[in-house]
Amino acid sequence: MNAQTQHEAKSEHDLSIQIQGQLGMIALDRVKHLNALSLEMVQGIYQQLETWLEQDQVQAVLIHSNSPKAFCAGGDIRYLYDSFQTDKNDYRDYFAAEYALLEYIRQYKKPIIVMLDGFVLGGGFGLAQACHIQVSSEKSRFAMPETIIGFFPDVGATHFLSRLDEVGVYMALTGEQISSSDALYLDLLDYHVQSEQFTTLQTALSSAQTLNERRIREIIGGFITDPAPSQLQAMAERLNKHFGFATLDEIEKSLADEKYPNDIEWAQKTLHAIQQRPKMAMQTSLKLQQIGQSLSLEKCMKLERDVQDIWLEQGDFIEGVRALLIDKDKNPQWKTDNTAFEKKLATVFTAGQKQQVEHIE
Ligand code: QUE
Repeated sequence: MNAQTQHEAKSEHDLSIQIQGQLGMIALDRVKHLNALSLEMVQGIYQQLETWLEQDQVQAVLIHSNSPKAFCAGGDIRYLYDSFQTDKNDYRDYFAAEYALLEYIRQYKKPIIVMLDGFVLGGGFGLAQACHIQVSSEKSRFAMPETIIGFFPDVGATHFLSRLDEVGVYMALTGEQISSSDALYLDLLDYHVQSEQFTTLQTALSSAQTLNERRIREIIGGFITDPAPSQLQAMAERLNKHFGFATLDEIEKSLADEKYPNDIEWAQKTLHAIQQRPKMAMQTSLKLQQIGQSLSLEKCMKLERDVQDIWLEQGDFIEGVRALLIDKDKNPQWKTDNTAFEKKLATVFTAGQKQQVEHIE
């Protein structure tokens, strides 16, 4: 490796940053938290990308992880919980920074590659989707599990899941994990590379003289392997049968009424999981998938931001994080009366639906 272009890795903001050859590398390095994205990490990535945009030596960027288990487990929900306890308004700054980063990555002028190996959940899934070239291994597991904590799939899921029709609704409501094989089948990924090849691939990328998009794809092409068959593909018929309904009640009824012997156990298990989740989060997640389907990415992101802005006051998110992460009693007490909040939310959705009409016209 060329000594002049090999920079010391520096570690701050829970990121490890280095330049090798023409490749700027950002490793998520908050290993104890499965790389849950702290505000400092979000801002650190943004600032590093800004710096590299002006630096001619850096021709492409790689975002990866220093954790053997996870690319990224999601947003920093503990921070959101704490900041809401201190100041009821502060939490919005976190979402603003996260969305600014996603937008910045999407429009970035140099190619941004992401290498996924392990859990790719929630905010991690959104970050991966925003990157330009996605590589993933047989070890990756993808999910949008937000309804479990009384939240809704955000970070662009209103766009990237809603394009998957019933499968997207299934993923948004149940938070079930899918494999790289499934993600490739759904067109959510570009390349499948064996986990054990990741280091060699990184070396190949950082040894290249030029790193434009064509050259990067050529290099990665030398490492791709066929993934195992997609299990989700095999489930497509089940999912289409149960997750295409307009309301949550109809989806639940359909699962409850499943009569086909091979599917009864799965339908009952799925129904049970759905019924554990707070109604408000489930109904909102379903509605976002339905409205998002005919909205542009920008409008989907705006709609998610508008819902986020009022969400924590509703209470189920705070209760969900309390039960899962803070007290760890795994016994959340969800809100049963959401009348006042539903009115507020309806205003946001009406605005979103109006955009939908304008979009179709
Ligand atoms: C749903 C989620 C998240 C989750 C669990 C869910 C999420 C998230 C984390 C998480 C995991 C490990 C950590 C951490 C956070 O868990 O978004 O700080 O150490 O970030 O059921 O959406």
